[in-house]
Order: sequence, then structure tokens, then C-alpha cells
Amino acid sequence: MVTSSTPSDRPRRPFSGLHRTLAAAAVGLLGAATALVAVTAPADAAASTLGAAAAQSGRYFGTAISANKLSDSTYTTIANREFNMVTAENEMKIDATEPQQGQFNFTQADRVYNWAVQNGKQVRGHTLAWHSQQPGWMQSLSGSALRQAMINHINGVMAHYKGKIYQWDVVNEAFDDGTGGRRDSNLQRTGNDWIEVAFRTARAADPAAKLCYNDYNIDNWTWAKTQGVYNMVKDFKQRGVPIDCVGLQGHFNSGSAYNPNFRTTLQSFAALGVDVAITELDVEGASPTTYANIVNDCLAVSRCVGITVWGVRDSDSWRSSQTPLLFDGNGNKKPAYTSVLNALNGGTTNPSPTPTPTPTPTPTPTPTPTPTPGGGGCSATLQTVNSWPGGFQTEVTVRAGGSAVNGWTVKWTWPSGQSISSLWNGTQSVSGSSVTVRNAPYNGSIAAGSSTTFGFTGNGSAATPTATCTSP
Ligand code: G2I
Repeated sequence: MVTSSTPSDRPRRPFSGLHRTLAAAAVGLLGAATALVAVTAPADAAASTLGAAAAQSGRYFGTAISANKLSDSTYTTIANREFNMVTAENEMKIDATEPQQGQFNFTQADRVYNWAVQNGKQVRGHTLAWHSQQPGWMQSLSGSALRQAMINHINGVMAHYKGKIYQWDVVNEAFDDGTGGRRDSNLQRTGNDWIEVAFRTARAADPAAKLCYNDYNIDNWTWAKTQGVYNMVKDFKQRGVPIDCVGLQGHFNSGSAYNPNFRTTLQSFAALGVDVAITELDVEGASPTTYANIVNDCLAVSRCVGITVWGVRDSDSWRSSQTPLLFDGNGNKKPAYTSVLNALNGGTTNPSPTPTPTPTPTPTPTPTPTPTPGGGGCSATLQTVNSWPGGFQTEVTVRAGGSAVNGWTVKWTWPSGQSISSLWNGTQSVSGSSVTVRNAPYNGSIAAGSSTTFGFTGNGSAATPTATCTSP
């Protein structure tokens, strides 16, 4: 299911399509003859595993997996039964995948990846650019040599898993805990643009993967670090830096306690036009109430695509003494497990969670929009910012004329069979070689003389056709 995904058939939410298929099959099988049963049975029987329960609302429920535990049958039995998304706990990190500069090693990473896909699970990639768990050779690099090494690393790892990863944590933990500014690191010292370079490199390397920024202590909306990351994502969206998702690790403990404003945080990031995911959840003491609150927060936000817990049993946790997970050391379900399952089963269904562009069958003939001369209206210009064999990345600048614009529509026609594989900061509809892109909910208003951008990766050879821009 995962390995055969291509950029065009990959569902935006991993389990919404599956859920609809199952539901349709159930309807077909049961038919009208079982109407009596339907009266006595609940309309939606509760699912009995975390993954199946999350799939009811088009979400996933995942766990971190360690390659060295795959020979433990208690571990693999629980992991296989309960979870439908996998993150390699350490095996896809920089020190594991490029132990010597330029020599990639995917032995351990592939053990986790293969176990996941052979058992029908999807995979989150973790992580490509991080100040921690760098191999020795990278720790001693700086400046442009380090910047180039980071780019090479992203390209090397993403090429190995091209088309096979649902989300990549492209950059991990780049913000400082106290100030809301950037964390000092050898990567940060290569220049403040290192994060956006990582994302642009990642988009070009695997246009099918969702690209995430991932961090801890960004759960509490009032914390400076949360605001720092929020402002970076907002800036990236405004400038067309390709980012698709924010991973909130969700390591909750006494020093970093769960706060109900977590839901505001998820909603606020989502409102910027990115998916959100809880990527490394654990809760000191595993309070069932706190776990349920966290699940309900995710269910309340349509763009919260799924939850990953950071390990299977308490004994597998990096913080095992805090007993923060859903299974005890013997593999028994803890009260927190039941409370998570119940919350997922009570969750609202969420059949069409993201503002997927509506493929409008364009009514013909469409009169060519006349560009407004003089003061009003808008203009649009395409610029190729990256290209590679068979693909390219384009940035489109949309500029308001002499008066402010409130909503814009940009159109062009591809000259020679090009197509868009992934578009950000706008919504597209395509009819043959004609492309129409409208503003996203958050970038329709442009002040007089100002501009905004959207961007996309395309298939084919790079082209910059003339575009028209209209505003209502
Ligand atoms: O620290 C918890 C997590 C915070 N967010 C990013 C995650 O990638 C991070 O995961 C942890 C792993 O759970 C640990 O297992 O990252 C740690 C390293 O930063 C991992 O610990 C390392 C130990 O430090 C090494 O000594 C050990 O060789 O695990 C390695 C493999 O077992």
C-alpha cells in the first residue's frame, strides 16, 4: 500500500481513502437485508486497535520502532497489532545513515522500513538536518563545507527512500528553549537560511514526501519557543518556502506539562496552511486524562493528521523511569491505552479534512480574462528556482497594482506537457494544459503595490509561460 504510492495517487491523509473503501464495502455487503441488525447495533462499531480507531477519522496512530527490538516477539506483536505508522527511533538519523562522509549506510534504517511496509504500515522519516546525533565528521565541519554536506546528506537519504515516505522531519529542534530564537549549532552558524535551504533541497529530492519541521516544547501556545517556530512557518508560507507540516513532539512531563492551550497551538499552526502531527508523544506517569485530552485536541483540528507515541512499552522508552507510554514493561495495556482508544473511537469523523483543490470541470468556452490596465488588478510572474532531470521548482510572484487586491486568480497554459506535482500557498484546478491557481485562505489580500508568492514543483522540463492575474 505504501510502496506503490506515487505522487499523484498518494492520498493527502493516509487512511481516509482506506476508511472510505472499507465503509463502502461494508455498506455493500450488509445491504438492506440487515436493516434489522443496524437498528440494534451501533452505526459505527468501536475499533479495537489504536490504528483502526484513528483511521475512522482519516488519521493514523504510530509508534517509534527500534531495529534492535524487532527480534522481540512481544514487542513486534503489539507494534504490529496497534499501530499503522512507524518512525525509526534512531536508524534514519544522520550518524546512522552517513557514518562516513559520502558513504551512506541504510542497513538498520531499511530493517525498520521493511518491517513497517511488510506489515502494511506507512513511515515517517526522522530526521535529515539536526544539531544532534551528527557523525564525527559532520560535527567537525563548518561554513560552506557543512552547508554542502547537509545538502548532500538530504539528497542521499531522500533518494534512497524516494516516493516511500509519508512525512519527513526535514529539520529537527532548531529553536532555542528559552528565547524563541534559533538554537546555536554548527548548522545555525552556516547562516540563518540553513533551514529553508534544507526544505528546498528536500522538496526537489522527493516531491512526494510531506516536509515537516519537528520540535519539542512547542506545545504550549504561550511559550516563546512556540511563537518562534510559528513565526518561522508563517514566514516560510508567505515566501513560498516549501513546508507542509509541523511535528509537535509532545514530550510532556513535570517541567513541560500538558496545557489545554495545546489545541490552540495545533489550530494556529494549521491555520497557516500546514498539516500538524504529534510526532513523539509520551506523558510522564501516563495520566489517562492527559492522554485523552491530547487525542481530543488532535481530533478537534482537521489538519491534525495523526499521533505517534515514542515507543511501545514503558521499558522501550528513552524515559523508561517515567513510565510514560501506553503499555507496561510486560506488554499489558495500561489505563492510558484504554482512554486513548476510547477517545479515538468517540472522535468525530473527518472525511475531507484538508482544503483539497476542487478539480472543476472548466466550463468552455472560457473567455480569456483581460488584465486590468492601469492602477487596479494584479500581475503574476513565474520564475524557475530549481530544476533537475524531469522536474523543476517554480516560484510565482503575485503583485497588486495601484489598489489593494482581495482575492486573486492566476492562469497560464503549459507549452509542452508540463504538470504540477505539488503546489503550496494556493489552490489549483487543472484542465488539460490550462492551470488556474487561486489564493489560499491566508494570502488573498495584497496591499497596493505589494506582492505575495506561491510555488510548486513540476514534472517535465522547466518552463515559464506568461501568466494572467485577475482579482474580483
Ligand atoms: O530524546 C528524545 C527524542 C527527542 N526528539 C528527537 C528524537 O530523535 C529523540 O529520540 C531519542 C531516542 O529516543 C534515543 O534512543 O534520541 C536519543 C538521542 O538524541 C536516543 O538516544 C540514543 C542514545 O543517546 C545513544 O547513546 C544510543 O546509542 O540512542 C542511541 C541508540 O540506542
